[in-house]
Amino acid sequence: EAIKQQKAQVGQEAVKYIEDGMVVGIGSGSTMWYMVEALGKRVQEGLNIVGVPTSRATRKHANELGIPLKTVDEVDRIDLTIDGADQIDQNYQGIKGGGASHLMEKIVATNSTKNMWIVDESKMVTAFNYPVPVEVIPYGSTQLERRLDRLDRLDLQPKLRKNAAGEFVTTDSNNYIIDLYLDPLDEPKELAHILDPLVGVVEHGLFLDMVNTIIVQHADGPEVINV
Ligand code: DER
Repeated sequence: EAIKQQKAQVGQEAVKYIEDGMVVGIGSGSTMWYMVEALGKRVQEGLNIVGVPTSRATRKHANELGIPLKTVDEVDRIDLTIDGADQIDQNYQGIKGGGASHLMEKIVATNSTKNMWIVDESKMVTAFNYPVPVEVIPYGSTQLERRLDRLDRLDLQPKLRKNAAGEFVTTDSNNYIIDLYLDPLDEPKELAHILDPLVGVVEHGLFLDMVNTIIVQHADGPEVINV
């Protein structure tokens, strides 16, 4: 309940950084849900922005609130992208994709002048201990899962993500997710270098050297970290 309140507070706080005329990347997830609600209110009050959503769910939510939207390929720039994160470590690197949206989130983030992450304080960690999501092409994904398991340099503990009904989770781009349950994850850059060239891997959820501003919501107020 306290965490839910922090998500709501940081979502509302983030909207203060959005200025008239901006093109804004709109992230995904439960924290961003509150941000989209607050942004919708400001748009209804007359704020003039264009949003670039990072998932089907965010597009639907923003659309319902009357936020003008374009796709990443329809804009000439994105001034600021605001998104949640699953965990942020001491070096301000992030893991995203718990909600299976990290592929589009990373594409939008890469095309943004500035990136901001908004999190409750439980997301800030000294070392990662959250599974790293890897979006993969369905064709050959079970073989890829085995291949990752055999990479014994790191104990990756790969697992194709399934839903409650036991079916493979499908992303907005119709791919699957393999979660890597390595614990601890000390060398995110090394892991990224291992994953990047693998055939069948579309994109992993390690967001390295990507963020400019982090807002961490504590019980007594927001903390702004400029990276
Ligand atoms: O899945 C994602 O990439 C989301 O952005 C995630 O990182 C944050 O989701 P949450 O606000 O629901 O924790």
